[in-house]
Amino acid sequence: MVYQGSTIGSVSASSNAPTVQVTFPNGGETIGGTSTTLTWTASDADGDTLTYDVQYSRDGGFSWATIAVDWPDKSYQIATYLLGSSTDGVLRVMATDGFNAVQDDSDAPFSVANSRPEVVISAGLGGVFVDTQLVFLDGMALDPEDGRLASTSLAWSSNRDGAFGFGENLEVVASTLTDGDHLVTLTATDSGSLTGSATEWIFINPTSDLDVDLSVASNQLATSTELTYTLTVTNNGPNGMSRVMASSTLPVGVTFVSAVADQGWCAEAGGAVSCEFGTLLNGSSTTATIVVNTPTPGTLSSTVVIAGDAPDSDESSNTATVQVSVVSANTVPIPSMSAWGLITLTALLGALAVWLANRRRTSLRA
Ligand SMILES: [Ca+2]
Ligand SMILES: [Ca+2]
Ligand SMILES: [Ca+2]
Ligand SMILES: [Ca+2]
Repeated sequence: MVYQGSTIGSVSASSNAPTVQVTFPNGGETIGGTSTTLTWTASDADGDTLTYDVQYSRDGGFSWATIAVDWPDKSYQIATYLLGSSTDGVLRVMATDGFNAVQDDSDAPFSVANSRPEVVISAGLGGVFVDTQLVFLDGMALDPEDGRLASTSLAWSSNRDGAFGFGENLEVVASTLTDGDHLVTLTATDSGSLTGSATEWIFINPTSDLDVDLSVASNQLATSTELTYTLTVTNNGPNGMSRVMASSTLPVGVTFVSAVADQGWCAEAGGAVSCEFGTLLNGSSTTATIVVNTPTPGTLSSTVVIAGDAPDSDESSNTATVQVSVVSANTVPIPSMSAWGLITLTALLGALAVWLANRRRTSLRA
């Protein structure tokens, strides 16, 4: 660009246009599986850096969806379901060196297989339901080809009682279901007869016995060291339990470091640690690790209490306590020795005393 006789800017036109050729899919293929890598070749006689725009048509080139813009590589990996099924698919790649642009299409149509619907069940479903309580079943299905599936394509069932009915929302009276654990499944069927499903546990009039254990690696610690509590919750059944929680008040004189749950979450507020573990099926257990620091000497007593979403058949096993004594770092006693250890040590000290006495006598004589 020239202004009043001086060059104030310039763009050099690249003399050669790049070349580009689609290599996969290039016609005749059937694309399936969860992921597909689209490929092409390209070159530029000037050695310019090339970028690519990638487009896909499900209808033989009538309409186009853009997959990537200014892409720097000669391949692009995509989840197959994002393409959408087709019997007349075309891939188009446009290459540019910043000045010249060229494009190529796959040489012949290819097919993309139908993808299954994605199904979700509302997070609020998993839980305990008693007597005449209403069980609200909520879910939906999105299909890459069909979009949001109609209620008639959504079937609810349980592993205990079989089919419940159809729809995105369904209400079932708890007392009409068999007591116990139900694995509820929502199955969605698309227009190509492919199915997708999601599952969630519900517990009808459950009976269960949760159990808690609180342990530490050592019951005696020096001041200003980290103390780790391991909290284990077990469901002894016979039914599953939802919304299993634990709460513990930290002993006076410790400082909170961390609390981590294997499933669910833990949080500390105002010297109390709360954990929520979610659902525990019959016979399963889970743990949480709570770490504190021990700045002052004393006896630390920690108690944890657990509860689920329904009454427990044995409340006595829902509490656990552990005691730890913290002593000043410089008064931690020497680790205790076995009786034989003490006898051996005494014998060695005796032998040393004799040896020293003999050595002194020898040196005096010398
Ligand atoms: Ca060029
Ligand atoms: Ca081509
Ligand atoms: Ca589909
Ligand atoms: Ca219990």
